[in-house]
Amino acid sequence: AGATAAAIPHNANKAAEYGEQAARHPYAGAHVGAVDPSVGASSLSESESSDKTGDAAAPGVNEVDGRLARVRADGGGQVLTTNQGVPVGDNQHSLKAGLRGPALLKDFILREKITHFDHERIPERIVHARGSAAHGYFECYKPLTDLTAASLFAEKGKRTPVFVRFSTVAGERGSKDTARDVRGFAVKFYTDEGNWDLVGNNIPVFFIQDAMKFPDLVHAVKAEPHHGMPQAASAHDTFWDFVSLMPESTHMLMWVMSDRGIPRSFRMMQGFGVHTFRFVNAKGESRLVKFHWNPVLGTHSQVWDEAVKVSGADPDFHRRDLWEAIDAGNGPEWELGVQVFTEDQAEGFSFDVLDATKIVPEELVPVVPVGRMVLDRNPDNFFAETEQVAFCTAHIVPGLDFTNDPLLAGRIHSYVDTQISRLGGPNFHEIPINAPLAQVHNNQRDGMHRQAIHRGRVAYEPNSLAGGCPFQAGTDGFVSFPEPLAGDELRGHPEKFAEHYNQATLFYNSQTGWERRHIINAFAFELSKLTVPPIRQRMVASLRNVSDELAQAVADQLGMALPDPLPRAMKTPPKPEVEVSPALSLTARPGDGGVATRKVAILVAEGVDGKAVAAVAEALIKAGAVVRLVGQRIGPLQADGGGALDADASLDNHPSGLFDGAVVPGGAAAVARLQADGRALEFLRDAFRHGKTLMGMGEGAQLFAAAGIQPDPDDGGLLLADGAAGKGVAAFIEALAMHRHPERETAPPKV
Ligand code: HDD
Repeated sequence: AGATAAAIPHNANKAAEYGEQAARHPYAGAHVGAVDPSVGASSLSESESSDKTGDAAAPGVNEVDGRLARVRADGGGQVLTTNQGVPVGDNQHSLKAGLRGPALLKDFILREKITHFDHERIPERIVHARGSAAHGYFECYKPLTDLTAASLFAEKGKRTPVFVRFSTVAGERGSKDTARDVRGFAVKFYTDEGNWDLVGNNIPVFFIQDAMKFPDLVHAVKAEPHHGMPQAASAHDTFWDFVSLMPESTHMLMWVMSDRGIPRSFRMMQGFGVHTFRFVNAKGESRLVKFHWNPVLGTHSQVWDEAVKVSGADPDFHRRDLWEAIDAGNGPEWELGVQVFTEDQAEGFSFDVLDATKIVPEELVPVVPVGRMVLDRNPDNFFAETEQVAFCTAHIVPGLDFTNDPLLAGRIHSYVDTQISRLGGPNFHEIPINAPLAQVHNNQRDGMHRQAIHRGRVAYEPNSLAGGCPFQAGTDGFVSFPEPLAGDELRGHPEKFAEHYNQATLFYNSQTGWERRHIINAFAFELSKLTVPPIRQRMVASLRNVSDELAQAVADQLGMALPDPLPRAMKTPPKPEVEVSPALSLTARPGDGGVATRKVAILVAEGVDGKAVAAVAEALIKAGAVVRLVGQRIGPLQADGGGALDADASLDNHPSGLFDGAVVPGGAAAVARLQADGRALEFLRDAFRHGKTLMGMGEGAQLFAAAGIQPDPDDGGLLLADGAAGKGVAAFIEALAMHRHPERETAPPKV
């Protein structure tokens, strides 16, 4: 029998944290009435007084804004100088008193160089420290003027420049790319009415409902403070201790433990704005909106064993993938979709749209495509752009507004605040990558690293000495949506926030069989790493509220009895509107059916069938795939039938995790060599276990047998028949386009 719920320590106060009754009023007392709105109406507004008392503003130009070209530096053909532009005669030796004598303090060249070097690093981001970014544009499909006044949605075909940074959350700046983690998906739109930052993730929900808990969450998931371990991993006591005491995190846990937590590529994941935002049109009418980015390449992931191995083979796997795709002219593309709904609709939902742990199922409100985003240019400089870019949820533009999501409220403060220490002062908006394309004119002045040279003696408003400029835009500028508010000042959560499990169940029930298996395995793996059994116990008890199938399977893998369910904060949860949502499965977005940018290894050795190699490579390259000839070593080798091939990768420097598929061509001598090479057998076993598309041509099929991989007519990704180029390659390409073949998985793995 399982332990009783009482025996599992849980947060017994949890239920009491929700609802009006539970909210802690600091004091009882009535509010005084509203201030008489007519008071002050007779005095001029600031803009009116400016208009009336000052001269018209001269057209202003702010050279600091948005001019990346202005600051690009290229030393080609130039003499080496100091930072003062003084040509340097000798960059090899410090100034000394005699060749074997002491270095001299007056060596300003040495001192400048070393001093600058000593200060080359800035603090890394407290979360999302590791990231990769690219430039591109957003293109609007059709005017959305009935919904929003935001200028980027004003016209069909209108293009707005963007800079996008993808990231992991928990790991440090130098950590691996393929950790199990949430991925940041932050988009800076340089609109012509200022910058809009949509700072989202690849998962549409969040761990917590209130920003008050964010420092706790981050302290729990980051490396434990006493010994600084583990790096870029959630599989440790403090994370699971916290989340198991915070049942509101359960829905997000389902996503992170699913294959969404280990994407194949930044290019193959969705992005979400997470919070409910507002669209506001020119008439001041507002509707609620959720933002979705859907990748044209589809949503694809790794499997855990693969992610672990790739983190060793190439810790920069995602960064390299993004860079190489853009470099090769295959920049990724996403479609922006919006779910638009009214406050009345939201009122009727069984969940609260201000609760960031909930999605709005697509069955309730469809996702309507409104534009596309293409990333087509790599940064010139990692530090200047990717590291110094400052995304802030506070950066919104006319036509958009916030809602009262309490998580968003804290974010509106946090991002601007963090940049001040990270980037060294309040002028981070002047760093070229952050500067808007729109003109910036205000009376903020001075501070560390000020770039703009403000002219004139006026730095206040209203003024008459500068003709009232810069002047207020009035209703042409940003106007906060006048949301009517009611309620006492208090600390608490709305009632519906207390329901924590319905959507976790919805997510689990919407997955295919293999996706569920991966979720079970991920929970079991992470919980197996804990050193404090009661935490494991409490988490499995919580999973019972999601699905007994899930909880039982995890408990089985952990060799523990099924505990009683964790007591729920909400005793009688509302019936959800949607019980299965196919859009929540990775399989809902298979992609465009092509194999462009997919990586294929052709295993080669002395005596390989040269004609087959050429034919397969040609067909794959024609289809857009990236082909590498993987040898026992790099360099030239003789093919069967004469002719030389050049292996451009080796079994050591390119293990199978780095590829989406592999081909073993014929050639008896080559196959015999590979068969005697444990690395080649391991390559195939890993590729097979990770669900990759595999083809053996002629004698090449024997290598599979040697690796213990038997032909299976039900396995669409295993082509071991007579693979004469032509039909064989066509079948391979078709199977490769399916990304993976998880149906071949067995527990435990056969191979
Ligand atoms: Fe955050 C960075 C996404 C909640 C505080 N966050 C950061 C980045 C992304 C997100 C993508 C990296 C941006 C970049 O590439 O530079 N964060 C989210 C999402 C959240 C979320 C989708 C929930 C819906 N974050 C959240 C909360 C707080 C923060 C509740 C604090 C109250 N986040 C930060 C931060 C960071 C940050 C400390 C670290 C570095 C930075 O901002 O620029 O301010």
